[in-house]
Amino acid sequence: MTLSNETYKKWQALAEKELRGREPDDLETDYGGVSIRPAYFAEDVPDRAAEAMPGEAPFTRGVRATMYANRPWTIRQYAGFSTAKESNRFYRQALEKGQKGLSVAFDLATHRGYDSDHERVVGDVGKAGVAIDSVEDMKVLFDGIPLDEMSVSMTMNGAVIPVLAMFVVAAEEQGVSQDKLAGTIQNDILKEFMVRNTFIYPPEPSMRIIADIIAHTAEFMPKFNSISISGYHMHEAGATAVQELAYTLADGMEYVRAAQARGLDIDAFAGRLSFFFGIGMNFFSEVAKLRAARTLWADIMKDLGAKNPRSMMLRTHCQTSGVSLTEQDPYNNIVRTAYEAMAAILGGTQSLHTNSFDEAIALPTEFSSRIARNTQLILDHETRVTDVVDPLGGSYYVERLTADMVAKAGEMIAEIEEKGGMTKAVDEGLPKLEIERAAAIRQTRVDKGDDVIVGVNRYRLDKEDELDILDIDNKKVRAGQVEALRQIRASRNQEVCDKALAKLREIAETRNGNLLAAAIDAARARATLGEISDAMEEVFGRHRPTTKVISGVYSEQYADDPEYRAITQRVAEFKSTQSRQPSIYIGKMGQDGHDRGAKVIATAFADMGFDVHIGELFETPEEVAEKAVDLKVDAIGASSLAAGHKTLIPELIDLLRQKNAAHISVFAGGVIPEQDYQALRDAGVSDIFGPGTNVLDAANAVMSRIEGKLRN
Ligand code: 2CP
Repeated sequence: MTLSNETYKKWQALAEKELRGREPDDLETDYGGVSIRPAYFAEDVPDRAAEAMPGEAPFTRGVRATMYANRPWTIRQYAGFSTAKESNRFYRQALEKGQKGLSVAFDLATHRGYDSDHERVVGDVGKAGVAIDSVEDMKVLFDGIPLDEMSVSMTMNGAVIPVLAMFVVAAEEQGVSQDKLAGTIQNDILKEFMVRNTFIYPPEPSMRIIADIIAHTAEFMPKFNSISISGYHMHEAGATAVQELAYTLADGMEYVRAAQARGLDIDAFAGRLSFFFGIGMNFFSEVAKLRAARTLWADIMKDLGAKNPRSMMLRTHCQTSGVSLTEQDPYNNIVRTAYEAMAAILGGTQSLHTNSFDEAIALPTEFSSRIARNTQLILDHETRVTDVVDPLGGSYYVERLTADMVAKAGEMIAEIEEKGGMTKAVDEGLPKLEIERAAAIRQTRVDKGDDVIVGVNRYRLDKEDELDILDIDNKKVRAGQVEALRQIRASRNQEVCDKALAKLREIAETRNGNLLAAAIDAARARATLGEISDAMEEVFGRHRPTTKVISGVYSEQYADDPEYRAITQRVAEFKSTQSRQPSIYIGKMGQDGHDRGAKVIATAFADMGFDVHIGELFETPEEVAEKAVDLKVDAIGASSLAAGHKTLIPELIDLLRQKNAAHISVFAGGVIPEQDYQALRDAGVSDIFGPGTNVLDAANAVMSRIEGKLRN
């Protein structure tokens, strides 16, 4: 039962007549802990909402008095692939066609601090982003793009020190000093440990890196946003809106405290903290989420000692939800993205990325990127939603929902604070497990058809259309990068480079100096990304996460489901005839840290009775093959979401053959274009489970294969 009032009771009486036997309560629903009634009235609007003024703390109605009536949000499409030269060409074209700011996607080798010639990144170079090994690559990336005019966002968290250093030096060599640089670096490590997984060092030195960057930018780069505190990846991992809000703001509090602990005055840096949220299909909930985020942050910052209203402003970038996109009937994704973009705009975002419709399948093509960009241009120029500030302000429903989210997320933040703050919570792994639980619940709702996804669990096409996709010749990109690395190492002054790296190492050890400042010197001396990263790793070490999996969600949600009972019985029968459980190894190879799907499969299969072994992140095919053989598993589930499947999975199958373990069936899951299915099957993959696969169907397919192999 939700909050009620006199008018609502009156409405309930009217509703009952229409409902013919059903209760008005039956129409109530729940958005991850926030109760939703089917109707709202003036009495539901909190007093605080009526007084709220855009451009004034707590900024519920927007951070600017004029919002888009004066200046539209920044159209900032996240992009990058292959080489710096290719990405530069793509950026220039996008800017010509209406994009307003840049947002660089780096490949996973770069994220994890490896040069392109490192053995662990063979499948990753140039795939899910652009490969950057040195200042020379960075210069090519921004060739012809004046860095004193263009604001550049860089999504980088692990190798944040070398990447930001190389950006500063590339600008310097363009004639632009660092004080003129406008942009944002993601630099949000806590959510990496929680969901995104592109960390390098353990939590403690990682937090120190963030404080060093905040300190450096506050002093030398006044126009640069030092961090993009991100809920997006939590959203993508399956977090509820309230979880996304609470964990993101709680992360923000930790960063503020880390900078304060360095002796910085809050008002000297807080105005350049920025945020990043994911925007999904629950339209009004997403609008309210952004309004609630601003309200909460203003209050939090006041409590932390901020005096300047600018420090209390939550300025945010938004991205439409990748996880809401479907592989099936993918043109529907254009519609989904447009609604999500509208929610971000009505929520008052400062900057926006709209996904391309083919992103659940492969890297965006020029065609799909154009539609994504035009979605924003149409919103900006044709819909007239920009004419009025916060047009949903005063809506009974949106105001109530905003207030309820403030209350719920506020409670969650208070709980985290009571237990010692987010760094501790992340260290203990609790938020991660809570998000995984929410993701598993969501997956069961989709699998059971309780949540309808058009074209997936309802209205499915008999035959899917073929799509043109962008494929990167990863071997070619890697060969080019390896050669460029050879040249840079041969042509630099080795002594100067070694000295700069030694200085960086010394600062890492003694804390006597700023890591970013030292890395800028190293980048000037043409130290590579891997070398700068290694210099710090020698002191800090590399973080090795332990993988935990939740249990019980599937058995709980499916308690009375006949299909679920059938598969658990099938597994139980196998166990009684074979005197062992069917076993599966869930592996993530390469530098791809997207593990939501792998975790959902692991928890679901374990609940069904499989013996599930989940591998560590970032394994090589050799490591997976070795473990699978040692553990004597029946099957391997290889999850790939970063386009490494064509290199890594065939290599795994080859290695199994070499180890006389061809009896182990290999299944592939994740973002794999249909065009690649045949090549994977030819390589020996038993079956492929793309996005939208029903988990029970996957389990049955795996069982059939295992039973079939035993019969032969
Ligand atoms: C804005 N301005 C205005 C108004 N609106 N001035 C007068 N009237 C107005 N109505 C001014 C601002 O004060 C600001 O100047 C300038 O115009 C630019 O506006 P902004 O609103 O700050 O926009 P922005 O420069 O685009 O910055 C937006 C953010 C920034 C959110 C603050 O951090 C950002 O761009 N973030 C992007 C992050 C991103 O791209 N992430 C990619 C994630 P002043 O600055 O002087 O005040 S990729 C994700 C993938 C999935 C991944 O992570 O894996």
